[in-house]
Amino acid sequence: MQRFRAIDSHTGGEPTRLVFGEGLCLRGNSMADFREDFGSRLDHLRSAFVCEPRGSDVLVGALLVPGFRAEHGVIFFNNAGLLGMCGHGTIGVAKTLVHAGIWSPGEHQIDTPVGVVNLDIGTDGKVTFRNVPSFLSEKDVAVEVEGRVFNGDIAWGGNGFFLCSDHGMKIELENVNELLRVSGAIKEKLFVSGHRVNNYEVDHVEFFADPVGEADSRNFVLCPGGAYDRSPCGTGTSAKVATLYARGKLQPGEVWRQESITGSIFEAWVEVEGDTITPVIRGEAFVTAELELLIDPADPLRDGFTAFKRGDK
Ligand code: PYC
Repeated sequence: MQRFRAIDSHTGGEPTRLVFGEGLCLRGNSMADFREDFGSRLDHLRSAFVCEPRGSDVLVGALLVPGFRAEHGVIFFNNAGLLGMCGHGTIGVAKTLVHAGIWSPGEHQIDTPVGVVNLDIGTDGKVTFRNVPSFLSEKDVAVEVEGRVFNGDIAWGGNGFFLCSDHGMKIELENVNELLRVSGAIKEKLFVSGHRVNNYEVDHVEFFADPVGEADSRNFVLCPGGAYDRSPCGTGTSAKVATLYARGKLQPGEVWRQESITGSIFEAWVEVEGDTITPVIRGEAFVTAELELLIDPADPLRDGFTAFKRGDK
């Protein structure tokens, strides 16, 4: 029987499962090597950690391993594969490490496959993190699906995003099936047409609309693996503020309040040095469970299952 200690949290409604993975002894000399090794040699564990029957298509995993450029390294993943970075997950990891007595409130760093992320855990419980540099890559990309053209921007925020305000749909939970269908078709079109950003697939689709609450905008974010983000999406909000800055619509330090489809809010702004745009994101997370994941070699479903694969809607 394999046993892994894990702690679950949610950030603005979006779940994160931190799995203590020091014992896995990943191979390589960088977090990018560790990510590659985890994905190629231990993909059955990725799936076992987050997919059904132990998890769900909504759950994001965070594997805690020794870092290279910081004491702790984190590899983020979901039902469909490995992520570059994950913003809601970073906030969840920070609160989880405080809960576990590993960190105290204050300044910390995590090493990720796409760069080092600095973060500050406030005494008010909010977590502020300085994301990897983000940028607008392609402006005004037209994607035709279901006989309609959707115009949007391709941007990097630690993952690849298609950002679209030109969709005409209601961003409400009651409309989630339509949002999933259309965003899935857009993602498929972008995949087939070979659009990439920072060498990654454009595998997240983000729709924007007017806010319902006290915010600047409301979003819906399709994640790779077919689930939508219940939080405002940290990497998606990073891509958004980098794009707003590039389009002259947001000044450095000006706060952008991004509301999710569930009504949760991240505050965000950009810091700019030369050509480098660094998004800063603030949100809060709550621990929801302490677990020991058991993987029984006799269990025919021990490796987990999902209907989604990378590149699927
Ligand atoms: O918050 O960056 C994020 C994220 C990515 C996928 C799900 N959440």
